[in-house]
Amino acid sequence: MGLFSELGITRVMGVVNVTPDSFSDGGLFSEASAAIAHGLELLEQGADILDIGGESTRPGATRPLLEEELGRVVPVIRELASAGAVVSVDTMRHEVAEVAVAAGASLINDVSGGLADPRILQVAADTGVGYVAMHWRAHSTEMQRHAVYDGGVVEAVIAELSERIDAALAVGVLPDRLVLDPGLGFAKTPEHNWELLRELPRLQSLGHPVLVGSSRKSFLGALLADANGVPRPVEDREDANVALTTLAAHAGVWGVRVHDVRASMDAVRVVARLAAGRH
Ligand code: PMM
Repeated sequence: MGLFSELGITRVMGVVNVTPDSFSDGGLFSEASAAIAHGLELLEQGADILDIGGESTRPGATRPLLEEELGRVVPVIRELASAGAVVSVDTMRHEVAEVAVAAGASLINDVSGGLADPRILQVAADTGVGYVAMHWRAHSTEMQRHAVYDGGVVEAVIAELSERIDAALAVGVLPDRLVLDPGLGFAKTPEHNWELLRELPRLQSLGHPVLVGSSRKSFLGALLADANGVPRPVEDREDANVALTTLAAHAGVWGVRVHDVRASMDAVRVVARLAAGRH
């Protein structure tokens, strides 16, 4: 399955965070060799894409220096791309995107949709790789203050992503390689996330492939809180996330970004098999 061919089947993007402080797996894979081993394991489980990131975006996180981010992701991208993986780089910086593509990345996953560093759009256009524009309002230290959507979260996300589409297309990003992501948890309350998940078809109606990243996020922890209101721990949110993968795949999204690849692969295969029966 090519990145942008065979659009009927949902891609599973496995997360490889090379960060000391990511909220779900922070620190575990901070060493390049451990990150590479983890990526190979996800590849073995059938991941269609490996998303490699060196900047944690957890609420309140401070940004790494450019050199730190490059040092984290480039060796991992090079190794996993040469092992045959389709690699995506999770970065907001054009310098990182440029080096990552040269090292073998075929997708730029920009959680800021070009707002943090507008030159990243030009890198996507010049190199012809895919580009994910996620809905984003501010860096992690201040994003929670921006979780206010007076006219409705779906309307705002669609309007703000439409501006990002215009900016990307204006510099030459190819429309069929431009992926949209609602940015669950980024300047969003749990209710905002649920509303966006309910209304995925409206996001899809913008005419671009859609990627959804719900895996291990705190709105699932809140949903599954125990009788005392204590959120379900990060490592115990996977079953609920597989339910979301199933729904997203059924809605026909282009991809899901997940930490546990095998379970989501199974869900995607179930949905694909059901859909195949119609032909
Ligand atoms: N979420 C995180 C990081 N990168 N990229 C996209 N496109 N969509 C997301 O929802 C997204 C992302 C934060 O999660 P992590 O810390 O578990 O990687």
